[in-house]
Amino acid sequence: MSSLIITNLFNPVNIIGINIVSFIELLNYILLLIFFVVFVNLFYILFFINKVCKNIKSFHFIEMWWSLLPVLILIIITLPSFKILYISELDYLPIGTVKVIRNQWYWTYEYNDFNTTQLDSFIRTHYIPYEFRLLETDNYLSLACLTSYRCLVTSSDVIHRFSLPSINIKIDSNPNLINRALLYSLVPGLFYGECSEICGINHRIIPIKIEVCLPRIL
Ligand SMILES: [Cu+2]
Repeated sequence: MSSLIITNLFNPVNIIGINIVSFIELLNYILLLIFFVVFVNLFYILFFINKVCKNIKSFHFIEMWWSLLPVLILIIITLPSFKILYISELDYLPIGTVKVIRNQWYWTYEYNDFNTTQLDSFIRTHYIPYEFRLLETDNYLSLACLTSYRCLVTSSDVIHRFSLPSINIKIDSNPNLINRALLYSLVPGLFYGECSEICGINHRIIPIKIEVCLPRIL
């Protein structure tokens, strides 16, 4: 996605991500516009106010617009953010269900659709060159791209958070409660995340790794 403003975000891999990145770019443009207007006004007031507005006691036109413009800007911001909230709650007809259970200190992934497959995902501590240090795990979730999965997240002990920024998922895993998120990617690849809730002493050693591959390879 080409942009004039560097947002330092992940490349979006699904529709929600594309919408979020476009929304942040829109916000950046609005910020630039506000900065420019304020800056120009500031200089105008500093250097010309005495000459132009010496005898003006009130100016209804400008008073109306400095009330209306912020409202208009808020409406422009609100509409796409409502759209993102709406599409992030849609189901997109998931073809499978993945259950994610958080333990101290590893993740358990369960596929229950055909027969129950369960795998535990621990951090891999030995470093292999060209891999991400402290983000690699011994087992990882393997999914197909262009396919949506219902992701059920829960925890066996305390509150954690299943956080995968590049797939736009950040969802709490609470004990005795199942939260739902949609897991899908339009492109194949390896995606990394970490628990983003301060959950305890070994919070840092439980990375999340997901492989998204082409459906025929899976
Ligand atoms: Cu944590």
